[in-house]
Amino acid sequence: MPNGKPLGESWGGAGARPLDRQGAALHPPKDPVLWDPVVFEGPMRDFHEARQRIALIGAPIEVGTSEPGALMGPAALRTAGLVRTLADLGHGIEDRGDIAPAGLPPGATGLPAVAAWAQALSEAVEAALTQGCVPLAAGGDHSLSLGSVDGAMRHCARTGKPLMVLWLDAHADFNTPETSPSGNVHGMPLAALCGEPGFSGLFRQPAPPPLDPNQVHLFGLRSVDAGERALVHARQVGVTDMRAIDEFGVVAPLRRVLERAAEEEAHLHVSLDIDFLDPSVAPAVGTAVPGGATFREAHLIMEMLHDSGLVRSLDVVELNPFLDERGRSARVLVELVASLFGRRILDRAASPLETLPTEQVKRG
Ligand SMILES: [Mn+2]
Repeated sequence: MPNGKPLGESWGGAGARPLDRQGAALHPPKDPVLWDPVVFEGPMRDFHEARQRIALIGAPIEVGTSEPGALMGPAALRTAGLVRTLADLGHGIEDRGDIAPAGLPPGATGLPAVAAWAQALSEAVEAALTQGCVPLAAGGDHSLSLGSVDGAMRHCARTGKPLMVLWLDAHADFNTPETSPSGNVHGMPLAALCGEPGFSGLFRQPAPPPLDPNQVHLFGLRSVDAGERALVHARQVGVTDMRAIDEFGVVAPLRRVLERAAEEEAHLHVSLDIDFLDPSVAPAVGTAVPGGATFREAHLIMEMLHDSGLVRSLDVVELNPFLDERGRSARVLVELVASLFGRRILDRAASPLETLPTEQVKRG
C-alpha cells in the first residue's frame, strides 16, 4: 500500500529498533476513527488493496495463567504504537478499549473467572464481525481465545461460512482439566473450543456446535504435554511442528493451510501466541521455549497471511510486559501485526510466490 514513506524508514539502521519512529512528525497520523466504508469480502486481489476496518479489543486477562503480568499486554501494545501503525497503513482502526466482564467477583480464579472474561470477549468479537470489522483481540493470556474464537464461531454459524483456526504457538493448548499438569486454563482453550469434556459453564448459551478439530492447525509446535499429545493425535488436529519448519521452511506448510482455507472459502481466525517466536526475538513471555520462529520466518508468515486475503479475525496473546526488555517484544508484535495488515518492504504487483525468477523467465 503506498503510504509515502521512504523505503525502510520504520526499520531503522543496523541494530534494528523496528518501531523507532523519529520521522513520525513528517507523517502525521490519520484520524484513527474515520474510514471509507469499504466492503472487503470481494475478490482477493481487491482485498489486498482494500482499507480494512479493524476493531481493537483489549482483553487484559491473566486469570488463565499463574504468571502475573499479561494483564498489562493491551496497554503495552498500545504504547508500542499498534493503533497508529495500523492507521498509517491506511486502515480504519477503532480502539474499543478493554473489555470488562460483568459480575466477576474480585479474586475469582480458574474456570469461572475465565468464563466471565471469555463471554465478554465473545460478545465484543461477534459484534465487531457483524459490523464488518476485523476484530483484533489484544491480550492477555491465551485463555482469551475461548472468547474470540467463540465469537467467530457464532458469526460463522450465522453467515454459513466454515471457520478455520490457525494457532501460531509453541504449545498445543489442547489440555483438559484432567490432562493439564499445571491446571492453567491458558493451556486448554483449543480443547474446550473443540468440545472436550470438563469445561461446563464456560461459554455463552446457547453454545454453537463445537469447533471441528480438523479445522484447527497448530503451527510452530515444540512443547506438548503427554496427555494432550494423545488428544491432539486422536482428534486429528492439523500440526506443523518446528521439526517440519526446520525441514521444509514455513512457506510450503503454510501454503497448504491457506489453499485449503481458500478452497473452503473459510473465515480464517489467526491466534498468535508470542511464544511462537523464539525467546531471543521476543523475551516478554512467561512460558519461554527455545527453538521458536525467527523474526524473518514470522514476518514471512504474516505477509503470506495478508496476501491470502483470508484473515477475518486475530488474537495477539501472552505478551507479558513485566518480563520485556524496554518494550522490545511489544514492538516486535506490532511489527508483525503490521505485516499481517499489509505492510511490506516493497510494493509488489503479485504475491512474492508469483514473482520468483522462474516465473519471470517464463513470462519473458
Ligand atoms: Mn498458547
